[in-house]
Amino acid sequence: MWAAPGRINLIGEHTDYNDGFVLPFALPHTLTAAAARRGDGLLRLRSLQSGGGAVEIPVAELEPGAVSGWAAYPAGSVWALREAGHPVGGMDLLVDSAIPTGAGLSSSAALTCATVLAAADLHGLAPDRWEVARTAQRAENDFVGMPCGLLDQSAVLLSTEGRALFLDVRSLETEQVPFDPRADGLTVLTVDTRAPHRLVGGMYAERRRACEHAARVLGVPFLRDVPADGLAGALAALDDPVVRRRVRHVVTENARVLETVALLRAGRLREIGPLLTASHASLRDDYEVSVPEVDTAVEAALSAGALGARITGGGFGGCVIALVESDRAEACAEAVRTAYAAADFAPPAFFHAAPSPGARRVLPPPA
Ligand code: GAF
Repeated sequence: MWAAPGRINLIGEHTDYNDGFVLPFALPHTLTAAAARRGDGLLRLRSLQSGGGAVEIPVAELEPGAVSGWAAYPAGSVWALREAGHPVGGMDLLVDSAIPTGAGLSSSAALTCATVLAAADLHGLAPDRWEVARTAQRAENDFVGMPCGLLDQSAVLLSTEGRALFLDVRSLETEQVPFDPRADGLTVLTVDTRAPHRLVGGMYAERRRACEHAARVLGVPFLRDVPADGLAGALAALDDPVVRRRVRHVVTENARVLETVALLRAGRLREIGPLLTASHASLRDDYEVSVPEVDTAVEAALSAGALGARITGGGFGGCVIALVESDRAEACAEAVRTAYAAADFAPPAFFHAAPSPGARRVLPPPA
């Protein structure tokens, strides 16, 4: 059995596919996968949440488009391992997940990462964590058709308890940055807005294409290569106002990640609040990935005293995080509930997000 957590991105949104910086942490909510090898070459997939029966396909017949729905994620993971030349054969895989799906908490990366870890272990492979991350990413990119970056897989695989994971996507250098809100009397109140969240659709891909287009026009490999003090010049070189806004988000967001990391290293956790709120404004106004439910939750949390609040994850729905004094967390949640009722939105759900360990084998424990 293997367990893989969901994640929250503290800050650094839509920067990963621009070769930039991200700062996620893993959630206590995990997905568990029980797996065993089969001798007949069949991949047999079941999810306790999907309600349906098993999805069965011979591994030799795996190809993009051959499997749809939730099962495309584990099927794509086995396919990606085989594409990388690993002799992965038939397997039974049973999945049980406590990670809310469609909430922007990386339930899909938990599923692909758990599958790659399980298949690799069962077949005596010993990929390093980056190879696991890249394989899981390939499953999403090329089998499922979601052109995601490396944020979610890195968070799922490399997170540690009481830390946020600072990742430079270009160099793949990581730093486990101290992040223990509870010890500081703070809470990361997470609001699942329950607004429908669909990233496989064209909006995410369209944002990514706009960034790649801008980098080409600016003559840089990635938007990461536009420094904060070169932003004005870069914006002046771009004609399209929409593309200008996308670039401004990415460049300022990378700078905000670096500032956040510096504050956390210095133990000044309370001071990151304004950076979180600025990130939200940038995602709402420049990157245009927010929705009314999300903005309502952010505004209500801030008006009830949150130190900072933002959308987390790819956007177009999903979750909001609010950094709040622990003794204000319930008042913030109540303010969000009241604002939702007034706006006639479906009731949101809440939890407190504590930085937790990354994916691991749970039974039998690794030797
Ligand atoms: C989604 C993607 F999967 C990530 O790669 C990342 O781009 C994120 O949206 C936005 O920061 O979670």
